[in-house]
Amino acid sequence: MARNTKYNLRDEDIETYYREGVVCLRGVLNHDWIKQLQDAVEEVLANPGPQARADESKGGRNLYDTFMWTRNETFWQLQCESPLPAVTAKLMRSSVSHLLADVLFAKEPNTPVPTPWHQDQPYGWYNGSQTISCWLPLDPVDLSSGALEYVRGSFRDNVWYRPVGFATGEEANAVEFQPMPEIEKNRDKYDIFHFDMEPGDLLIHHLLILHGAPGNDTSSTRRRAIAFRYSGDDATYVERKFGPKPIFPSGLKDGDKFGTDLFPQVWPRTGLLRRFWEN
Ligand SMILES: O=C(O)CCC(=O)C(=O)O
Repeated sequence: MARNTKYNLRDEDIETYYREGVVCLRGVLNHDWIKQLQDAVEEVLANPGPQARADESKGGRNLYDTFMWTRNETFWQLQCESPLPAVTAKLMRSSVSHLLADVLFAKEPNTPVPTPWHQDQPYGWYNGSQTISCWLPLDPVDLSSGALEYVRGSFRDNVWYRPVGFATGEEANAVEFQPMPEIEKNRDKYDIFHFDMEPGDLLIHHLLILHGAPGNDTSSTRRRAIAFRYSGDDATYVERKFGPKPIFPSGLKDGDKFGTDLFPQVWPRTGLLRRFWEN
């Protein structure tokens, strides 16, 4: 079976996303994509990029890498040939979809480190409401191995909370944002939910929804997941004090539109993305 290029996003999926702040789409990528992405992740883990991090301090291995598409052919092909770009544009109700980053979050077995509760946008170099994240597990995942958890509808308040260090759990001194609420200690006060997922399923969430994940407490199930950030018509570049930075100088200033080599238009397809590793 060849890799699939299309996925039928239904109107009710879009309605779910705008109501809950997240939608789980089943079987977006077929087995051939998943096999190839699993192999690509092993290549990335063996040859980490300049912004990669590996933490073994609390047991197991917690791994992070980013901008894989700028150096790995499979990640590049995913943006050029898979259903993801079309799905993201339709879900954002946007005429265009720009890729802002891809990110690897891998928790090997016996890695108890949780992903702290956070929102994505206060860490990111993007303003605008048409901004989303896709999260794609490459292993079966449930709460015991680190499924993502969400506070239902929490993006709707439009409150921006301070970034929290993933390794330290400490809140950044970002006075322009609100203190992060203590969700973990007060779980019963929040409407928290999650999805058990299989490889090929895709979670799409709003970048202001509150979310986090437990550690991987299993002894033999890996939890390799890739996230992709995309933006639509109303998004613009912004430089923030906290959080990750683009892998290369972006050449953009605050308020600029995306659509450059590093933040390419992936939908509608107008040509091939730059193959950074060739020049
Ligand atoms: O996979 C994880 O543990 C974290 C993912 C996440 O928080 C995100 O993609 O925004």
